[in-house]
Amino acid sequence: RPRVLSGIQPTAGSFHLGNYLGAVRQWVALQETHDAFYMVVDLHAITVPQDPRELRANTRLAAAQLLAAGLDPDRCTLFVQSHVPEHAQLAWIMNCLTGFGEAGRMTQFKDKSAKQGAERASVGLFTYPILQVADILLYQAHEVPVGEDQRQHIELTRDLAERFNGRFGETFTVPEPYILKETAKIFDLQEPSAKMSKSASTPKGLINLLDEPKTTAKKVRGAVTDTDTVVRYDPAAKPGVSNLLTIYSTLTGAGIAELEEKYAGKGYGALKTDLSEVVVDFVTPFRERTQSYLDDPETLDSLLAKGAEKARAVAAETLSRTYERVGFLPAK
Ligand code: AQP
Repeated sequence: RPRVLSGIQPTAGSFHLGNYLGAVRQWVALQETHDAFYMVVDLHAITVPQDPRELRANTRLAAAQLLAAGLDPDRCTLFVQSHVPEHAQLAWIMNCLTGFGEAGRMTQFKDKSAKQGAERASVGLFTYPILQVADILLYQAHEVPVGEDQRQHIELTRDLAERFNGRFGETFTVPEPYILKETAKIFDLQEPSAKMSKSASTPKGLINLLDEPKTTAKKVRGAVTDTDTVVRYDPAAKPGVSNLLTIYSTLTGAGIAELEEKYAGKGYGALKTDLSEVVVDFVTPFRERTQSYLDDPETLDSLLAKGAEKARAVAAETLSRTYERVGFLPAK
């Protein structure tokens, strides 16, 4: 079976609809066909200031949400990044292989550091993509299911894998991004030109999966559309409506053309009301399932411990081969 690897940050608490439709939903599908490794990336989460107690709680919460979304520990390896020390160890080697200018070209760093103020951004935020490179290469992943915003980081991963292989001999699998066109980028409901993100400019544009369903329904009904009235998928001319159609279609399985026909002559109000119900029908059981995993933290922790053990077996092998290739003297 080909291997996939991906991760999600525990920073925000609740996952948002962009995380789910852009990434996690694909993770669930891929566990059926691939040897799948998925992790909660807590090392990435400390690239911005964190509260220790919140980080611990959010790490469990992220794992609970992944299980609620449908990850099955019997079908995939689910673990917490900091439980596998090889991530930080390989990241150091990858840091030493990356050019300063090359790292400086990562657009996500530019965006995130601009938001924080360049002087305050940590060196960890700068090297974040290189830790991600290590995450992927440790598992010799063939594919990496992510949203469009991660494409540049996968490109960097490919470059560094090829560079290492060229310099020290064939060591790493060169991975491909796995990005589904339809859901590669879910947009902010209030600002449909911007990606939905936890640091969204408007909380009203962000659908958090764990919010009160009533709040969520209200946000969907209040989504920004346009002054036209025709329900048609046209991302350039009608970004708001097109985003709603994408969400609707992905959550229900209905085709876009089918939805256009269903709402022909009905206007945006009907579309938004129906979509608010679709979203509520999705988040309501999701919240309940998440809570039921949180109610039993011992089971959750032991499941993560088993995941880490499986992950370490793979990661340790890759790291020891890498150490040898680099020229580190083996410890006796
Ligand atoms: N709007 C989105 N559309 C599609 N995919 C998305 N992803 C995030 N937003 C969208 C994908 O979700 C996965 C996990 O993301 P992460 O853990 O890196 O979270 P993040 O990027 O910190 O989430 P945000 O909300 O995007 O945060 P900020 O505020 O930092 O911008 C990834 O595969 C990502 O592509």
